[in-house]
Amino acid sequence: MKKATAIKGLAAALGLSMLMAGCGSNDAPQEGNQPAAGNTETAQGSVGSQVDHKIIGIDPGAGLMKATDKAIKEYGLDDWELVEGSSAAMTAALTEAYKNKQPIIVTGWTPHWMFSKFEMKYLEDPKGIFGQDEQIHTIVRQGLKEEDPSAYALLDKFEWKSADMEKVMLEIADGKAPEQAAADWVKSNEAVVSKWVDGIQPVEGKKLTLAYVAWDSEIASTHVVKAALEQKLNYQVELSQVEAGPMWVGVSSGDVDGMVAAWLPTTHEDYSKKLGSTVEDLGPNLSGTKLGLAVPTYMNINSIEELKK
Ligand code: PBE
Repeated sequence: MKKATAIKGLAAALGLSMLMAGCGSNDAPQEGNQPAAGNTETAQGSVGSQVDHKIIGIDPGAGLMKATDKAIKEYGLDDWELVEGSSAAMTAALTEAYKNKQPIIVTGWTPHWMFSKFEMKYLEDPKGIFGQDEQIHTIVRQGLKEEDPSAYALLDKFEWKSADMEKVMLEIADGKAPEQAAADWVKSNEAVVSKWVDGIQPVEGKKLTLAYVAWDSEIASTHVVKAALEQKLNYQVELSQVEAGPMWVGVSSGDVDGMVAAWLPTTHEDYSKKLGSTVEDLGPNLSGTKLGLAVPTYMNINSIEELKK
């Protein structure tokens, strides 16, 4: 058995006793309003005690973290903690918990491969804290249009569907290098990519810098745009991986040429309020996103409100 942290050990112990409760009789006291049969989770106590009152978050600069902080306040989840980390740490924790059918609550978003690799559900958000569907926008530095019309034109035309992004994300999650997954996608989606590049004058190895945050969705999109710029227009694209704040500031100051990772109008509202007038918004490159708290479907919980118990 591998060494586990105290918290992991606790979760494992709870998981084990849950299994045992499930195997035994069902006469343990039941809480909540779900039917008793097979209801191992309520037999085990609240979801809060099962997950040690922790929500597994991502990088602190993400809008999703701010929304989750707000949800904790608005739903009165006083004894809950939002654990900061990274997208990679969150998906690693989720992968491990899922493998062992252990309870876990993560900050989730769509498009994301977690919903195709695992059976997951969003917790209902009756107060609407996580907002409505929004779009991912492409943002470039001021002056790019005049100084680099070809890159500007492609970035302006770049747009794709959630299913496209998910396909690239899934390949990366399954182990393909982001550069390779993106290059392959660009090669096999000629019809879409030609709409981004047709009529644009190629360059001769001109350099361009794009900023992004290591969110799985943005790793996919940013690498695809880099692949299109390089394969189709002969750019040399450098990617600068930073936190959310520096990504916005980088475009605003002109240190980087642009980014395709601005979730608007809500998730990056703070950044856009502060810096929106100092950048150029080229509009949505993808619509129909979603944010929220996500759990594996084997968990017996449906709404954020139930976390209060
Ligand atoms: N995300 C993914 C980001 C935007 C892209 C939802 C984690 C966030 O700022 O929350």
